[in-house]
Amino acid sequence: MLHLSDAMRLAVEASERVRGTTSPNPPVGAVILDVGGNVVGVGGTQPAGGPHAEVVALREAGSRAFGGTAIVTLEPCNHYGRTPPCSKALIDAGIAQVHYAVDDPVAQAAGGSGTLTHAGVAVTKWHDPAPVVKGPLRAWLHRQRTGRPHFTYKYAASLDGRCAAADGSSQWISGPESRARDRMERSRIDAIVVGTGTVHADDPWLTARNADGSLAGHQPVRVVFGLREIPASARVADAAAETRIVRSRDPRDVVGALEDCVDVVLEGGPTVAGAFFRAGLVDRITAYVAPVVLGDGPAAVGDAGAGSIGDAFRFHCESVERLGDDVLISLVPR
Ligand code: AOF
Ligand code: ZN
Repeated sequence: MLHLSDAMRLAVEASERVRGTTSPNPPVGAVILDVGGNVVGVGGTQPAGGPHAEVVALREAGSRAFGGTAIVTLEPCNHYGRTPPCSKALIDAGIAQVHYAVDDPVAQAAGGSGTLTHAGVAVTKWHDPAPVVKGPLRAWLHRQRTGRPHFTYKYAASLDGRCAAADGSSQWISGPESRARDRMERSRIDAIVVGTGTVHADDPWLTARNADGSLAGHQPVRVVFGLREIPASARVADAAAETRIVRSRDPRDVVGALEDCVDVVLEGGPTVAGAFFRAGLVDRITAYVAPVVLGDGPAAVGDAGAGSIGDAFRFHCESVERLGDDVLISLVPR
């Protein structure tokens, strides 16, 4: 018999596994327990048009779902969209109890909780939505709230905050554990943004890779932002993933080019980062800080328009993790 909070943790893990592959739909996780409290189904949302998390988990459970409990990270949908309502699927399967973490903010899909209650299912809203709201559903909820993608500024820097040495060389400031984490994380996002300056200086490939270096199944859209011409031989111009060129200096044009994207990572360099800070488009920072002192070279963020300490962009530390000798800091705006 599984404790409900362990079941919710399994549901969050299931949603984490599909993160990056579901946009514009949210990555949702669902767990089905049988009458005795045993796990009989686990599911994550399939790519848009495919079954929702509840349906994947119910299929695995089969008749063992009857009289059982569903634990879901998002309120079960209540509408005929690309797929039939999950509220109906849960009722038809004979589920007796539903626990869900977050209300569906999409008016057209919401109301599953009421439909389930009306059908005699005991519905409970989970007491601690934080692991879902701050975790796998963060970017999607942000997109629903603001109508634009969620931007994470990600960088690797020396202890003195520099992203390259004075001569421009930057391979490698962070250690192998940080780089492996970053390559894996790329397979869980919708798009990566870099400036034309970075393409000229580093010729990055910007693809998601598995641990063995092979290309991951899901690739983020590569976005190159700026006014400089990109050489045809640039690695971002190859066929490994889609590439969009945004010929502008205004970050809002990047927003306009990413209508279909939810979770976007900004990789710099400093000029691009500065422009996004100035435009109020940094929703999270993930900083890989390495035990290296450069003493000279460009700072990770260029001119962002804060001339005085009172104008500084202030953040709140959400988590700190050690990766080899590096420290990974995750921050959100105050
Ligand atoms: C759920 N479980 O796993 C997901 C839900 O167009 P559709 O039919 O795929 O519906 C998309 C909407 O359904 C989406 O905007 C969101 O409100 C909800 N997503 N709901 O019950 C899931 N991914
Ligand atoms: Zn659904």
